[in-house]
Amino acid sequence: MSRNRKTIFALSSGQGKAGVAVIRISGPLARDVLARTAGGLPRPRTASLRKIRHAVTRELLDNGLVIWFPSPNSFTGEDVVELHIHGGRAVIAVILEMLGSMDGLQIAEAGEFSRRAFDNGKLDLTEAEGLADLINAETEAQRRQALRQAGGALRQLYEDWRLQIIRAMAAIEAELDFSDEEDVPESMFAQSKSQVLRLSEEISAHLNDNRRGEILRDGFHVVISGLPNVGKSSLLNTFAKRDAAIVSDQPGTTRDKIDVYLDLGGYPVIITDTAGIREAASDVEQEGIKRAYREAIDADLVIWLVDCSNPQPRIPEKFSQCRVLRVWNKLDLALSNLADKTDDIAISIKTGEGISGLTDSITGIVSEQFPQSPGALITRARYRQHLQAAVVSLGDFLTGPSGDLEIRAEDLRRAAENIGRITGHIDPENVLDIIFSDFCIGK
Ligand SMILES: Nc1nc2c(ncn2[C@@H]2O[C@H](COP(=O)(O)OP(=O)(O)O)[C@@H](O)[C@H]2O)c(=O)[nH]1
Ligand SMILES: [Mg+2]
Repeated sequence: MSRNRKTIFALSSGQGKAGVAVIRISGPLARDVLARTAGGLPRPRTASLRKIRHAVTRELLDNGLVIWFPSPNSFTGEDVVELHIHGGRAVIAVILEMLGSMDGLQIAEAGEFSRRAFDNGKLDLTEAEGLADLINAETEAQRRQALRQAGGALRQLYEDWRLQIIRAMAAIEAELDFSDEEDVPESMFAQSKSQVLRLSEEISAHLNDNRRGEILRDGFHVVISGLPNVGKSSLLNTFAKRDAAIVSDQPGTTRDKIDVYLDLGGYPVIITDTAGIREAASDVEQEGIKRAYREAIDADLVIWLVDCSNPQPRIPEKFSQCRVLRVWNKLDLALSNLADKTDDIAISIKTGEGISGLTDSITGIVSEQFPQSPGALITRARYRQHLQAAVVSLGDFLTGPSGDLEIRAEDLRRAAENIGRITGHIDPENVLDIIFSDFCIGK
């Protein structure tokens, strides 16, 4: 652990008025700060009620709980102090100001506590990112996934793969060293090959996940599409329980997309209203329609909304590759009993009929995507790219001529390196800087 590091501090709880606020201090001076402001060091890792005084003027600033985490048993691995103070703006401000005025202390940058934890081997990159996801989790399923990742589920999986590759590489390199001798066991290479093949299949199966982990992290995208005036914006507002989009009997009113975030059965769902699809009058509307198509094609589910009183139910050719749910609206205006004629869902946004059934159907489609007790899933495009690159290198190893053992060992080294990039074993500083700067202050 480096001794010359600055001591950092930050408000680790949320901004604004609250019952309690937590200020975290990490680094070589944390112990000194605690001794000077809270009248001595309490027992490690035990909450103690203390008077918190100004380090210089000795003025009483607040009464609060202080916790002392001596290195290495702390979040960052350094000496850490937590001050649990009253969460009023003036209380927080005066304590932060005092800390800022002390020599050798500086306010933490975004993600700096996590970065130190990573540098000290407390977390790997997937665990740090899992922690960031846990803080951002909005729904139950997101919370579960983030907690699993923060707890090391991906770290274990990827570390295990990396070690298996390194072991196979060591076997090949050992074979290289003996290659001058008579009875080189050709079987060593064959043995490594069957191990690598199994591993490559395992990584490929992990990759073949329909992006479930990423969808869960980012949200399941549902796009409402249909001809103008069928009630797309009204449907969005019904889901949002507010007027998020402008509803009008004037066709072509919606030109830009509008997103609404929902929690359906614990899954994050983003519903998007788009411009009605028709031969457009103006250039602006044409552009809106082009975007509407693009949105729908990229979506995880398209709701194709149809007006019962003016039925043109044909689903556009462009959606042939999409998952489409056809929904009939304006059931209140239907001349005959539509429900008898179609297996599709029929609703009336005006009367509210069928809306809860539609919500249930969407929830069913979303939850179908996610197994009940999944293993660790890929949650970021970054992981996917490195895993794909690793599979390519393993493929090179498996198909390359066995005569070039040096090159085969190099294939394995590249594969191990790619997996090491996911966990942060191998990465230039600037990549880490970018990743951690996405975290929030005080984390
Ligand atoms: N009668 C009836 N009118 C509806 C229903 N849903 C929407 N509308 C009306 O249809 C018109 C067009 O709605 P809007 O949501 O703007 O459609 P969009 O162009 O597809 O976004 C508005 O006048 C709505 O009030 C419904 O279930 N029944
Ligand atoms: Mg609209």
